[in-house]
Amino acid sequence: MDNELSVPLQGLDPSEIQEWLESLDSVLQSSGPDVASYILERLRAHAKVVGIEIPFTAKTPYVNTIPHSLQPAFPGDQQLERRIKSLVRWNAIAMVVRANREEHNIGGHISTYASAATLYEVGFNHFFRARTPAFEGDTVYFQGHAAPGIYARAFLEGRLSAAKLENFRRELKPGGGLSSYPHPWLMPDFWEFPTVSMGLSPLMAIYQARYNRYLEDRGIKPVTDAKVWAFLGDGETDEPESLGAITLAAREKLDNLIFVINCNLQRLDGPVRGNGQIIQELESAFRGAGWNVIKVLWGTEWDSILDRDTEGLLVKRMGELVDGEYQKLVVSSGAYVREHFFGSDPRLLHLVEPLSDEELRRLRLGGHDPRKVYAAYKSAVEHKGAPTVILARTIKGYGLGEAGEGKNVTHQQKKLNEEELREFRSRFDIPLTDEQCAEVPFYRPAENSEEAQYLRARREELGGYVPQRSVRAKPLVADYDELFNEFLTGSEGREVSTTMAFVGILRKMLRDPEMGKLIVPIVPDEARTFGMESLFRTVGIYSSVGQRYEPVDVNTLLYYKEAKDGQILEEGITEAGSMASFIAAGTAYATHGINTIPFFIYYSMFGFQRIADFIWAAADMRVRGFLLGGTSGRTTLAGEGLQHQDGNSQVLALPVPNLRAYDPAFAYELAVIIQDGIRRMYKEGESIFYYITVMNEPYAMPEMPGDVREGILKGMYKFRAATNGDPKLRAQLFGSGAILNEALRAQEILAEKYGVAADVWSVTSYKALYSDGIETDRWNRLHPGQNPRVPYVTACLADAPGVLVAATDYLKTLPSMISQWIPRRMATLGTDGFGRSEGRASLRDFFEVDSRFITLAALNELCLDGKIERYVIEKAIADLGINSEKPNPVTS
Ligand SMILES: Cc1ncc(C[n+]2csc(CCOP(=O)(O)OP(=O)(O)O)c2C)c(N)n1
Ligand SMILES: [Mg+2]
Repeated sequence: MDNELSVPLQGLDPSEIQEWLESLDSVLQSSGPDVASYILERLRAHAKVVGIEIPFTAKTPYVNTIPHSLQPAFPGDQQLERRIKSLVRWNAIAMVVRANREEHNIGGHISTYASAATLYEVGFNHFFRARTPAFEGDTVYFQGHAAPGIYARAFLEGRLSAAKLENFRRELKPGGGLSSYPHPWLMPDFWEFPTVSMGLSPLMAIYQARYNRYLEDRGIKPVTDAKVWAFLGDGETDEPESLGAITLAAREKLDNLIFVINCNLQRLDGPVRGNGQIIQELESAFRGAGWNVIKVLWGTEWDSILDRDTEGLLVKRMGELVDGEYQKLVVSSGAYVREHFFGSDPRLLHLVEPLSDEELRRLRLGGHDPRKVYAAYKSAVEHKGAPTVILARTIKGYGLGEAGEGKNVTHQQKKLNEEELREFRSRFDIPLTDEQCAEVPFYRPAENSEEAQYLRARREELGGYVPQRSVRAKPLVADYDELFNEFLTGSEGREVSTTMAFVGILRKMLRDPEMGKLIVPIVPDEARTFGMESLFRTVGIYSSVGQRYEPVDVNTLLYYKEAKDGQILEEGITEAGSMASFIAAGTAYATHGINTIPFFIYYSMFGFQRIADFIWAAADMRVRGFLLGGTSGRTTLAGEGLQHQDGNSQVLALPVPNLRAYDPAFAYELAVIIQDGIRRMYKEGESIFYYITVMNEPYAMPEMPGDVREGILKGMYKFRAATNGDPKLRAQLFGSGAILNEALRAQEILAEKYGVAADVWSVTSYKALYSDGIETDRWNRLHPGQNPRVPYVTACLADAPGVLVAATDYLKTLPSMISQWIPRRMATLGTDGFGRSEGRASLRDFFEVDSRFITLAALNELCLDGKIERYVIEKAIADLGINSEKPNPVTS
């Protein structure tokens, strides 16, 4: 099907073709590939001029990109490397099989690593350079489901004990175990990158490679030739994130980036493209995007057959089969291969006449041939000016034979019977007897064995072991009181938004002598929305090529300044890409030993809602930094309507355990939170990160009312106590973000019109209150004999009289989360429902969160408590102009 070579034209004289081919060969020999290529280019251009249509294609024939004539010699000891690889294979299988013998259904994967073993082993023996004091090391994103193979190798290297392997997928066993997949949270000394949610790692790897360049261009780390390797599944490329940023990698000329796509043509359920060719499809996509593509399809055994194929028949045949047919060939006998592959043309059959059926069956694929893989990797690391993708053809479940090789069920295969184990043992020459085999023991050759020595020597040569994660960043030393104190004094009546306050804080941090250069502002084409354009000029927008044009606004103060050492990562409209930059910057303390401090500010609705899985991966990676949800609040962002107005993100932030979420109302709250975050993450080295919502509603920022820092950080503090009203009619009003102002207005209405004395609290973080509540409950449950601890929110409200009303610009469930720790029933007002294109006042009326509705809720609670008569509420509804028959915002 997808074949470069068209069907030969009727009546064409074959010798004419031959002449053309020979003359090209002679140019190649006499003048080299560059000249040959130039001539072909000229021919193509000339053809166009004289009106010849050449169909566009980004595909090349279905053969290895590197012909064996240009293949470098393999520098390793192939026999020994095969033995080592076989032992890794065995131990990887043993881990999964033993785990499932012990506990049915514990899971694990055999077939992914079985297909990728050669791809990894060539990397481990010859390419992956470890981090050393002198060299930053390569970074490798391992395919998540190949984890057993990576553990098995670390076991052979002596880095993991048999006991650890025994507890694969049983991390809670005494002494610990091994996590199912790469999880830095669970194995912080080993794994660096969580990769198992498919599609995340390709995108993260691209931005990692780009971030490495950013650090170099800004002079923050030395320029090196360190590589970023990302190993992916071919099925994984169906995730839109996988290919979503490949044009960026080419545009940025990231020749420090290498993708290795394990093209076993299968995913979980069956073939990736049964009716097509995934390799050809990927080749077009990557070549079209500007990548260097290296196909590794056929093993050494095919070289001589291809050499004999002077008519190009075999190449043509190779390109004809769809992947479903190729998969069938893999599980078939040599006789079947002869009949169904070569049998399509007697001349092809003639080509393979000298080969027995057994030899035909054993014709290896490129991805299982270390010589071919080595050639591809060498070419990739030497390639300049573009990222490289290696498309390596393999067999899923390679070596499993009847137990699953190439079968559709192989992904889920976790058990091998005794006979299957013996077959595997024999095929890979594992030195175990039949009886031993049945026990599936882990096998590590003696310390002084050739294998152990070779393996160690190779890794020593490459600087040490991979993967390995270590935290080496120097902690910040200053306390920054001076920097942040400026923001505690209020705006003296000037109306500013918390976003403007944030930009003020950021601007000041950027000027700090210690911290300034470490700050990484990240925006997805939204800087103007947040009033950050002044930073364009002051710190510049990062561009790897500087600025090749005079910007249209060069004559203005805040012109669009791109610079090679620009500090802002202006990512364009990609929250996923910006998040990947945030991850690279927020983990640089481990990856590079540099404490970069990312501030990623974005339209809050397009954060958690859109890229929550990246945020979850960031949490797993122990990321540090600040996520800022701008234009947040369902009724605070006016005009934008349903798809923009965010009343969700503070709720969506709840599940991420190491994320601290804040909804500050005032500039001083923001300053206190950021200062504390800097201290905790970059001085104390805590693996936490922050989500802070900032709004665009301007209002006067008050001065900090006394030292309420602790309350701000713990989640709530009393902002303004009641000053008048009837001491018998009491209320406690909780507000957050811009809605705090509504609570303050309600406080006045309640006092003036209804004689109710209400205190107003700023609740900066329901998540913090909730986390403290569940933690306190847990401790008390587990320590019955000791003095019970009191949750922070309970302590705050212990002596707070009257009814309780909470109003938020997020879902009502947010305040409701703390109900179990407060002394009485609480009325909650929130913004459940779809947003509307409207102004703030109308929105707050529609969602019933404005000062009138807060007043009404307080009166209603007082009535329920028997403190006021029902008619007071009825009158209040009329007085406040509330329409009782208005549509329900939740369902309309
Ligand atoms: C986002 C996501 N969706 C689904 C899965 C479940 N899953 C795990 S492996 C797999 C198939 C992988 O196929 P492929 O990428 O071709 O890798 P192979 O094992 O064949 O090398 C699937 C669907 C996942 N891990 N992540
Ligand atoms: Mg696959």
